[in-house]
Amino acid sequence: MSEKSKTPSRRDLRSDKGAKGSPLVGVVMGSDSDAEALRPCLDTLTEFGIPYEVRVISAHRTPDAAHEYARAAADRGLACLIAAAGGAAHLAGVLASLTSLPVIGIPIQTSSVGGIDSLLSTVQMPAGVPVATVAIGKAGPVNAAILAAQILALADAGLRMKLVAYKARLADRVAEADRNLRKPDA
Ligand code: RP5
Repeated sequence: MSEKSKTPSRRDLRSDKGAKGSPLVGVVMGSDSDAEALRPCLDTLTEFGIPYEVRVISAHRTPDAAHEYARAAADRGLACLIAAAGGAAHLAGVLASLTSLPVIGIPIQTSSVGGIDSLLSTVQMPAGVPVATVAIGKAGPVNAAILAAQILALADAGLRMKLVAYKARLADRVAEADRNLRKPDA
C-alpha cells in the first residue's frame, strides 16, 4: 500500500468515530498498512453501538508496547481484544499470552502467500493460550466484530437483541435472493 493510500484509512479508523463511551473492545493492528482491511470490523462495532479504541502496536517492532497494552487492558475496562496482523502474525498470540481477556485474531491477507502465513501464525496457539481466529479476507474483520458483540452480549440483553435482529436480517436477505431466483420471467 502506498503512503498516499494509507493516509485516509488512518483518519477513517480513529476510535472517536465509533460509539460514545469508555471503550469495551481494544482493536490493535500490527501496522497501519492493515488499516484498510480493518475498516469493516470498526464499521460493524459501530453498527452495534460498541465503543472501541484503535491502536497500531507491533509484536515485533514495538514489543514493549504490545506487552504493556495487554497487561493493562483488563484493568482499563476493556472486555475483549481484537488483533489484526499479517505475515508472521504473532500479535494476537502475544496479547493473549499476557491477558485473561478473550482475544480474537484477524489474519490479514498477504501478497506473498495470500494470508495462509497470517492464518497459521494466528491460529496455531499452544494449549492454554487460545486466539479465536476468524477468516482471511472480507468476512474475517466483520466476524471479529460480531464475535466481540456475542461475547459482550453475554452480559448485555440489549446487545443480544441486536444480534438476534442482525441474524434475522441475514436470513431475510437469503430468502429474498431465493424468491428472486425462483420468480418466473415476466
Ligand atoms: C505485520 O506485518 C503487520 O500486521 C502487517 O500486516 C505486516 C506488514 O507490515 P508493514 O511492513 O506494511 O508495516 O506486522
